[in-house]
Amino acid sequence: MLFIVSGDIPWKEKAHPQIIIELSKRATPARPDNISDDHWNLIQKCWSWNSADRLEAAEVIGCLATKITRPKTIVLFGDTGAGKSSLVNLMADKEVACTSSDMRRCTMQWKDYAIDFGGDSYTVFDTIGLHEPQLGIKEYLKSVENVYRLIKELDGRGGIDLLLFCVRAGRVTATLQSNYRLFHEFLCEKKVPIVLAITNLEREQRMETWWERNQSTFDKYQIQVAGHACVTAANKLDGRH
Ligand SMILES: Nc1nc2c(ncn2[C@@H]2O[C@H](COP(=O)(O)OP(=O)(O)OP(=O)(O)O)[C@@H](O)[C@H]2O)c(=O)[nH]1
Ligand SMILES: [Mg+2]
Repeated sequence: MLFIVSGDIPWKEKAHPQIIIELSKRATPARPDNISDDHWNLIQKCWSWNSADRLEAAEVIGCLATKITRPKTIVLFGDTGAGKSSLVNLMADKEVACTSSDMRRCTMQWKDYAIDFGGDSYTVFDTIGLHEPQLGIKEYLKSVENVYRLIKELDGRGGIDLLLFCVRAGRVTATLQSNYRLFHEFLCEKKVPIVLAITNLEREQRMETWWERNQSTFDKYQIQVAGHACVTAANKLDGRH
């Protein structure tokens, strides 16, 4: 398995007697640099000295099929008009998602996009913009239900790898906080890492400065994220970026 996944021969630096000594100490080969966490966890389970802990061949194949060969799943969410669909286009490097500057919502139900970058494949799910005061309670609940069904479906298909929270640069609002809690706490039960993409920063001299000025406000509202990106998501703007 180690050889197939990394192309590296296990213990290639050791002679046979040394390998026997290592095995007698229950040592295992070192982790190669070019191996993902998913691959490494799987390999380690196959090496377990307790045979009951080792995976069956069918489980290994299942694991390879879901965790390793499937594209990484990213779910994009945020307020209406935050720039979610523009962000999809930015990631895809072409116009695949429909965007609009109208007052009405543009993305009316979730839609998936296959996007490749950095040598990896991703499925990015663009979701309905959630803004309770603007939508009215009935429409809001219908939209939450649409998103809930998506999350449940993805759960059955191997889970979500990343939540991408799209925020338009501005003040921290109740909507921002409730969207964060809805996805992070209630829908994904705090199990999925979440990163922020802050849009509409074309007027900043240096976009990252916005984060430096506003990070403490996110902390204050207990919006905790694993990372952030300050971007200009729309194309053909007058700004500097
Ligand atoms: N100035 C500026 N405009 C942006 C930026 N990102 C998106 N927009 C514009 O904001 C408007 C809304 O963008 P969308 O990508 O449709 O937003 P959305 O979050 O998908 O909206 P809904 O699907 O309606 O929830 C469009 O006119 C975009 O061109 C940005 O970084 N800067
Ligand atoms: Mg949209």
